[in-house]
Amino acid sequence: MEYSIDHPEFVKSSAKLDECPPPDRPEYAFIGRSNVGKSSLINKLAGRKALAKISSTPGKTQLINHFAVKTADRDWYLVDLPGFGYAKVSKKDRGKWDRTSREYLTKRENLMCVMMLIDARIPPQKKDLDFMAWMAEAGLSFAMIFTKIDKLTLDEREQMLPRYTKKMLTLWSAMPTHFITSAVKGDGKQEVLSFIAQTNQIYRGDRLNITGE
Ligand SMILES: Nc1nc2c(ncn2[C@@H]2O[C@H](COP(=O)(O)OP(=O)(O)OP(=O)(O)O)[C@@H](O)[C@H]2O)c(=O)[nH]1
Ligand SMILES: [Mg+2]
Repeated sequence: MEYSIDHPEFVKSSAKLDECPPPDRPEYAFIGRSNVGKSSLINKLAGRKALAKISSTPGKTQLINHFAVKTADRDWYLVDLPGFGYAKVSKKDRGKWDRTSREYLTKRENLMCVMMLIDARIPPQKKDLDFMAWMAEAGLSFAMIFTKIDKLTLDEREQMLPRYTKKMLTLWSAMPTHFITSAVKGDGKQEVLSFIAQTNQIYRGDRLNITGE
């Protein structure tokens, strides 16, 4: 089965949790350092060139951006979130944004999984590792999404995952769910959309209909 996103539509930009649209469907938040390729991947998944704004200036995305989308006949929200603690803004603004995104991540009741984007070209970064540890402590589900794989040579490509896994296994008992993607070539698109379609099936709203759960 080929997955695709139907009718992607920008809903709104929210400065904080209580401005977000009603939590009436499963939601996936794309997060990661500035310039990692969040907006680009969202556009690739949605099959649109300019659904989410892309810029060569890091820190462009400053709000919680909701997109209403549909996959395999199920409506869900895709959220483009500014880099957690990564935005190139003043210390004061960064602290404010960190609190806002922390509140969104820990209290957004329909958030199914955080999509943690990581630049495949660079070695494991402390900020990313710390952030994944924080998500685990906060009880959040997340998946790692390696981006910009098209920028790696075949050799680098082969070494990337084993290297990152080796580092992760010094901190984790197992490698979390992960995907290898390119917003340019489309690598990983089917895998990510298939994962989301499957995860959508365990949305609480549906689970109410399953006995023994
Ligand atoms: N070659 C290549 N370039 C990419 C890929 N994804 C993103 N880029 C480029 O990387 C830059 C940043 O991409 P964005 O999608 O704006 O990154 P972002 O994570 O949304 O950045 P902020 O909104 O600033 O946090 C742009 O110049 C993109 O064209 C990819 O898969 N391959
Ligand atoms: Mg962006």
